[in-house]
Amino acid sequence: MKIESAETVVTSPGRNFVTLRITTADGVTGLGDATLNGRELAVESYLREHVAPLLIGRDAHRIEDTWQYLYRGAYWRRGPVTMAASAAVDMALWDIKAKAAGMPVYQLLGGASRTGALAYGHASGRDIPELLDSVRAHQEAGYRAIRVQTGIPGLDSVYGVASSSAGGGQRYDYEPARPTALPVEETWDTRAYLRHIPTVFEAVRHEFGPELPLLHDGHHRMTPIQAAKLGKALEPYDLFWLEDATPGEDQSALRLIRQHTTTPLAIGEVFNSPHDYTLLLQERLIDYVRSAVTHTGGITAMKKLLDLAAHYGAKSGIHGPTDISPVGMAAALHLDIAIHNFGIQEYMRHSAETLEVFRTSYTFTDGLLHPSDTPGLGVELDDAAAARFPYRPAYLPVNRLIDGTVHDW
Ligand code: GCO
Ligand code: MG
Repeated sequence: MKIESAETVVTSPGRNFVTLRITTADGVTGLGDATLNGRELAVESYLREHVAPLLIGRDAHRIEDTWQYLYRGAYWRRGPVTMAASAAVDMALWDIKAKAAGMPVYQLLGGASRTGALAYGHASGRDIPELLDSVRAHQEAGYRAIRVQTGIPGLDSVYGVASSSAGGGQRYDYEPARPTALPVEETWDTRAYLRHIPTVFEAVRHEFGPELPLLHDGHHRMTPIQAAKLGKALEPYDLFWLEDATPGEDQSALRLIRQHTTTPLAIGEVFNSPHDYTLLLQERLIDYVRSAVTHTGGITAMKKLLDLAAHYGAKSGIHGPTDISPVGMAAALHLDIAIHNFGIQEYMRHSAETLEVFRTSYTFTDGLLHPSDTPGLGVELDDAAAARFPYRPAYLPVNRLIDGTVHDW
């Protein structure tokens, strides 16, 4: 099954996406997501210039060998750009192999281990009343687990909340890579945040009771001791997880947090290799692995990472914001259904515009996600629709403390 072509498609239906399409000599096509929010063209050019020429003539069935060829053969290993490019190739080859076998990808991963993948959505509000409305709206939309983010008194805009300049109250539809010439700069005050968040969860638990699984994203902003303080303060509210409590690349910092709190911890959406997790898993410092299939080298690499995580009692929490394309989301769902140590699946729901370009077959019913039984990944890309949405440079915000010091976003 020789690879005849490997082409990138850049499109911006509401936000930028980079997709790789591989086509074999007998006309079987496979898609892979290569989207790296705010740095999309870096991956696109890496794929087009340095990877695609190496694929032509290779046997599409040799997924593992192609993965190793691109990883070890590149010499320069790991990193978000390289691993997103490898991920796109890997997803496309799994798509092709499963289509050739007449099966959905999850069947090739060992078949279904559950009836559906529990999803969580992103509730948010500039203030607590708006947040409570958003939680209710997500329950009405069918979610059985909900992430909670709010504005912070004294700060104009905060990660995870439709900025007040956007008229507030909007659904937090897209990860905020904004099409501006320079990144938007936001101001942050951790002490104000630490004072406010416990009151938020007090209000949410008071309104919605003790059962509803609630998640919260610290988005890398706290020092380890601040994260320990918040984790401890949130224990009465029984969170499903506290995510990215501190910049995760400082793995040993999680020892301090773990000493102080039993709030479950999730980390890894900015990681791209099992090496990023070594200490976190071996010392059981985290409970959920947050990597995206798209940023971690694809299905082949993600399956290995999640099997490693299972050995240390950690579960999956695969990254699924709207800057992971429907192709990357579908790849996640095939893994979610097949692996034993499934935890939860992030599902922000893509916009109608995005779904004009990416024809999906996965479904969300009664709080659970289901990859379809369509052979392959179950997503097709409409080229004519994609051409209607040209690329626009867009940047994630830059965060600064009140004194102007650049801070984690
Ligand atoms: C999440 C992430 C996103 C990121 C985005 C960056 O938990 O979904 O933190 O909100 O900000 O994916 O591109
Ligand atoms: Mg996050």
